[in-house]
Amino acid sequence: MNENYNVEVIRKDFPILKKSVYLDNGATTQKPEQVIQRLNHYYRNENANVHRGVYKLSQLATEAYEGARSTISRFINCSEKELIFTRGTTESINLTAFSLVEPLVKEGDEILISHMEHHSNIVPWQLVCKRTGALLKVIPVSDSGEIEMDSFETLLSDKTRFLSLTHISNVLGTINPIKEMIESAHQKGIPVLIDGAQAIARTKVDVRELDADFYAFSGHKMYGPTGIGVLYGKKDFLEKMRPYQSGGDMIRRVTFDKTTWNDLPHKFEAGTPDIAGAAALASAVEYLESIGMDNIESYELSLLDYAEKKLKAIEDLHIMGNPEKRAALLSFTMGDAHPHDIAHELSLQNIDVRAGHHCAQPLMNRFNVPATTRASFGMYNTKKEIDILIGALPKIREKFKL
Ligand code: 7TS
Repeated sequence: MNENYNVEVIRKDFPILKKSVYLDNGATTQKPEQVIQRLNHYYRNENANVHRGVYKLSQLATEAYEGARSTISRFINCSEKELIFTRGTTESINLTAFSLVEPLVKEGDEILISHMEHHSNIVPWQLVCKRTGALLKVIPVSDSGEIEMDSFETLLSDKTRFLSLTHISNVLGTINPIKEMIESAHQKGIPVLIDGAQAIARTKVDVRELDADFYAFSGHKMYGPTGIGVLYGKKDFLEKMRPYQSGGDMIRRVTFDKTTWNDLPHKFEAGTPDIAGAAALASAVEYLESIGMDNIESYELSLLDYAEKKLKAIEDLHIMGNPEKRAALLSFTMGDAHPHDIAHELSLQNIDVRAGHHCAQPLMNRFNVPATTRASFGMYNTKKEIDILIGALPKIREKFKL
């Protein structure tokens, strides 16, 4: 790990970290001063609507918004035309389902997902299937919490029209071999969407290198604001796709007989966007870049390694899955204690973890548990915080012993 990684310096940028031991970064990350100040600066100095005013403020707002697009597209290595601002991962997936996949499929066609998807990468496809008669096929997950690759290859059939897959599981932490999987799908001419919600702040993402056709992520999981996110899509697809929402900004010309669409990416951005959110998301990206994605990745993996060893030493504690490649998050059960009780007891000690099904009920069923407790780490967490979590658990186990 990089010796220059100074977690205490990073922590000073996040005012909220003083309040608790925050270990729910899989749900949302905290925001550095730079992001908070960017929101503030926008509303104090630049607020106007975008793409329409000739006056100074409107130009500033447009520059903030389009400048953000430019920063974020550089971050993931795509063209600005291929970067659509959305409300987040959920909306990005819904957009792709509605605009590309629904018109593409007919009865008997297949849409392929995996057993470890978040509900937002299941339900939109289920709805497409319901409306079209297409079938939802599911790639099995092994006991170790990994995609079963042989089944995957078999499931890629002549009927498969689309593959939608998570980069990193929000429950198991599994890092999927997405590059290999995209390649297999492409050999059969099948386009692929990658749900990058858990990956974008944990590892370097280069959409061109991955050759993903679509890549979806949320600002709030990468130290940026809520309510803003991204859909990357290859230009050739985006140009052919029908619009998602319609109204202002996404049009070129409107008459009562006919409307034509604006150029990319505006065709998919109807209405006044989250201008401040986009600008602040660009600040989050600059923050990540200033620390370096490789440094963040190796630091988080050192936290994972530390936490995993300590958790495994606790009696009756069972970590869900054991994938070869895992990002810095762990789900576990412990003896007779219900995950919600564990999270509640921890919260009384100012330790924030998540308990529940983590919006992945099919995966919970696969592992025969109703819920788990999950600790998910971010770039500002410390081994000391992990020690606090570990120190609290045995007493909780005793308290709930039947
Ligand atoms: N996909 C994955 C893999 C996720 O982890 C999440 C959110 C989403 C999609 C949806 O993202 P959104 O920003 O559109 O809501 N995951 C979690 C979680 O694990 N706990 O709370 C939210």
